[in-house]
Amino acid sequence: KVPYVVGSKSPTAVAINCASKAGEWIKSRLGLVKELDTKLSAQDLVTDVDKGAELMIRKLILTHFPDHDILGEEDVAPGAAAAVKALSEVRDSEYLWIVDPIDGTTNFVHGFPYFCVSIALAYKGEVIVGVIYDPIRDELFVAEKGKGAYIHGKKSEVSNDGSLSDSILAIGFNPDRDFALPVNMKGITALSGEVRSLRAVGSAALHLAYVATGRVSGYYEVGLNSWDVAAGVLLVTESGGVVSDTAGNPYHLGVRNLVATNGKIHAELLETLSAADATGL
Ligand code: 2AM
Ligand code: CA
Ligand code: CA
Ligand code: CA
Repeated sequence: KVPYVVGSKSPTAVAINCASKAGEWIKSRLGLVKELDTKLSAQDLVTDVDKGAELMIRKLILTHFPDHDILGEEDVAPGAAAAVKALSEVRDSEYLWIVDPIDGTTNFVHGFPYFCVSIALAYKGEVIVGVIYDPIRDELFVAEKGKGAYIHGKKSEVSNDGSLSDSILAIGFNPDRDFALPVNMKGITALSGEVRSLRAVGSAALHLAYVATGRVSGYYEVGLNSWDVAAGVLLVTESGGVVSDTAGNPYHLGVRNLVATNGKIHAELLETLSAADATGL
């Protein structure tokens, strides 16, 4: 049982406050970015808006919960190895906030209107709060462990599609050319022959929010980080869906190769990936 968190505000209220404040500011900077930095490659972008939004969120969290730990993307060196190491240093924390200030930075930079703020709170490694905010559509997705998931106060539920042939799936083009991109392309090729259609908007967190709300029936991508998915995973499970790694093992914060569905197509999706050798495992 999760103990009551001491503080003047509930963690969920703080997460919502952080996501909406940061989201509004990010939206106000759209089209105004002058300095563009790259991390590992020309595909791996970061801006001062990513860094500023993360700082804003970090300060607000620590105002309410000064002894909680925070893992934020822009505080970690680029690349998978650094991300794995950074998570390993905090994943046993009692309370750990996991923050992606902008999920979909490439979209933000190019003015393609799909990006969001993703904030999760984990208690001893288990996600108990997940908040995703899309400032362009003013869509707020909120999940609390055991209490369901909501989009602007309306209950969120996964779709009813019973097979891949009835389903739209979300997929991603993770820019890591060495590992993730070739694996994802194998999976995408295999799935394209089975599903009704595929969609990719370039934000892992929004894809998970869309699985949660039934807009797509599943999402598959390898090479993800904890901050891309932690909030979205709780949204999916609290909306009646299922999340696992690409071999079907239960989700935990270290899972980088992810399958999230409405539950009904989960086994068929896992089988398709396995047959195509596209699990990345
Ligand atoms: P970001 O915008 O926070 O970087 C799109 O497939 C997803 O991949 C987005 O969630 C995006 O998150 C993430 N992404 C972008 N560059 C990445 C990289 N170099 N390695 C892993 N994930 C990346
Ligand atoms: Ca990034
Ligand atoms: Ca991200
Ligand atoms: Ca990001």
